[in-house]
Amino acid sequence: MNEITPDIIMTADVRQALTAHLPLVALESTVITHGLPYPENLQLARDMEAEVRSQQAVPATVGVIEGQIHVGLSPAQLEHLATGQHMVKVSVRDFAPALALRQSGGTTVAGTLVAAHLAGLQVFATGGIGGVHREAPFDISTDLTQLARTPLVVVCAGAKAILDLPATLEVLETYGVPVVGFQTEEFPAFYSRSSGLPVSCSADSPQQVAEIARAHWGLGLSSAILLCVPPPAEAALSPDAVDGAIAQALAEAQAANIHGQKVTPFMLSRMAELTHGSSLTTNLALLKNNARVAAQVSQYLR
Ligand code: PSU
Ligand code: MN
Repeated sequence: MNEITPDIIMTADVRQALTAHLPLVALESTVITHGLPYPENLQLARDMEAEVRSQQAVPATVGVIEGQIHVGLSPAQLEHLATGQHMVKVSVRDFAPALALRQSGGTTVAGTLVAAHLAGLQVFATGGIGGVHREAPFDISTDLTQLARTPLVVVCAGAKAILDLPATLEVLETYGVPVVGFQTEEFPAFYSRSSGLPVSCSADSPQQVAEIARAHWGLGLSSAILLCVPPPAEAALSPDAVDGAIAQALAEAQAANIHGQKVTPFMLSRMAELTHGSSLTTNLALLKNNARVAAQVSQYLR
């Protein structure tokens, strides 16, 4: 382990990969601490790292441990995040308190963007980004704001279908974030391959994704490129299969007066229960798939 700033620690693997310009992929950890149940969360964290390695790239799972930001985690640290109690969900506003108060937690898409960019990474894989919530009078994920400001390729399966997808795409457009379909013209809906909504452009290959990113950043633009990969066909659910569960989970969240950063974890776990585990199967499959595609893109962006 080596410190580059007082608050960021990288594993030797990650540091060497940065120095040697090897392909590197950042991975988020709110999915571990808040998005998935144990033990699926720990298995998934290991599987995502293995997917990245299978493509000859180096994984860098990002997290906060006892007040320090880690880019790249040891197996023991990964297990700590997956099993520990009192884990903070670390988005942008939560970093400084987590550091000052020596807390531990999983970084969201927004939080991971901050840390991965500080460390110098260019590619990041997640499941689904946060976005504009339905129903609530005002709940827009910080993920969108941070995507607007941070130049990484973020590989996702779109935004979770529990969100207002048209409004989420409108905000991304307002912020000037290219929404690139990977071998598709349609914005995926996380559990489902289609949403009926268009992406802003599409790319046929990992190399083309890298060319789009370089062209964007070459203009001095500093937003993310959102690369949207449909969930694997064999694990995807039909929109009809998830719509009922989403409506019920949303109604329950409102009835139980759940707000703020608790909404997404509540919705994800209720979705898994209401679909008898099939949404969880889809979630795990798309996370691994996204890690693999991100690793392929990272070959061209180092
Ligand atoms: N997608 C998943 N599981 C998750 C999340 C997304 O499949 O756990 C997490 C991500 O870390 C994302 C966060 O950044 O939910 C968004 O939370 P919020 O809506 O509170 O910003
Ligand atoms: Mn929110």
